[in-house]
Amino acid sequence: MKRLTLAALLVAATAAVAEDYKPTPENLKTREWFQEARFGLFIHWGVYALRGDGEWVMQQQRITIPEYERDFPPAFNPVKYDPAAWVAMAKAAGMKYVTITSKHHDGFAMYDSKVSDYDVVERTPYGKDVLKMLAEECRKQGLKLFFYHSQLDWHHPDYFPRGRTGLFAGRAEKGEWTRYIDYMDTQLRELLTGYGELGGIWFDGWWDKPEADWRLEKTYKLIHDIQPQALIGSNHHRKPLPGEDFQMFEKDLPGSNTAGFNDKSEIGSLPLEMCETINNSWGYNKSDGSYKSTKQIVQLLVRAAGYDANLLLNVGPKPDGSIQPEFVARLKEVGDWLGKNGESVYGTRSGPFPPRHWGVSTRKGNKVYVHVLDWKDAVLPLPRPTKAIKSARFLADGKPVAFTLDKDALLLRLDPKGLDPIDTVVVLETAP
Ligand code: JFZ
Repeated sequence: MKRLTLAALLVAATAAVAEDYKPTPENLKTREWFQEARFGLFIHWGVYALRGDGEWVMQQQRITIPEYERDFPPAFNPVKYDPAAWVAMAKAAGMKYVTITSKHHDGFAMYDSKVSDYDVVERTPYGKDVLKMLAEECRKQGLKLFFYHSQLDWHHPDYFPRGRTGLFAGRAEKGEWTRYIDYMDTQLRELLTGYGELGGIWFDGWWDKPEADWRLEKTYKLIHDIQPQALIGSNHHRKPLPGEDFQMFEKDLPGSNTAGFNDKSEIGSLPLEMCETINNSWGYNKSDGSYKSTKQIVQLLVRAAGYDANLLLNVGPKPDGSIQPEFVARLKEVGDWLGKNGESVYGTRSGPFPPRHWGVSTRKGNKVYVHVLDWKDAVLPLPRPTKAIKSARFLADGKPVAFTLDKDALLLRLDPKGLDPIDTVVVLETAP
């Protein structure tokens, strides 16, 4: 007889619970909103920004807890922090929601936690609840707010047994895991009760200890009980687990694995989101100048939409609270592009033509948007759509696009010299 491995048993067990989770109507409504939104701002901000070397600095520079406590929070004074400007920037970029780190792997809470004094209000000279300020602005300016919350914690003594990381923090080799999970649940309760209605919780860090009992069922229930409309997602790079409401892909389009993170992630049936950086860093990195161009960012957003996924695009603000001009400029340009072409992205789902190197398609009602991203010839051959085509026009100027239908192909006639280097959008109106 074949022996069942522990992993196989776990998969069997989680599959059984999966059928038990029935999202509430409020939750389904947020999922629908989420799919229509298509574009969000990711913000990695914590005391680690002080070193300008990314959010993993504690781990990578092997900083112990006493050193980190001594050198980071007491120096964090973001006097230029202007949440109204942050949210206005996101809005002008065409983003519909903001996902910000409430706690990253360093364990430092960026809000006024009561269950711990390791937070921005109690340990920094700034002394203000930066998340509360941001929540207030998001509410005012009409963007939804999500919290990124790290399950992995390099600071808490009860994060034990340790996982793959956090081994240089200098903690005693003991601790009580359930106490840590209780602590995390308490922090989540604080976030779900003190910051208004949330879009959801974006978990990360599960992958540090895939074999641990994370008590997910209880935690997810806690979240859904307090805020039924809040979406839960987790960056565990697996097929969604029971109780989750959306699926995310780190630095990759769904189904791809260029970053090496997504070898095990199968695409499920939930709303999808991919996250990406503008340079190559999540947290502020002063020596990372590898900025993607506006063209690359727009094309990524469009490709994500063609895969039926949102793009959550990251900025890592500086320790003084400002956002570097290279990010601001690009976001503004993406917003300008969306101002003209937004109808081919917002509220769309992936279209009938599968994503290919030439581009992608999206659809909304009886319109199909063909996004020609990389094509140089006068004819673009596509599979013949099942529905009759009533018209074909360029989105940019409404001029007709000549096309012919073959028995198995749709041939779009394009003027190679007239193509938009970012995205030539052709709108096909189809029979209902
Ligand atoms: C995680 C974080 O570690 C990172 O700091 C950032 O917040 C990003 C959005 O999410 O990235 C990961 C996730 C998984 C692994 C490594 C980095 N992993 O499986 O090794």
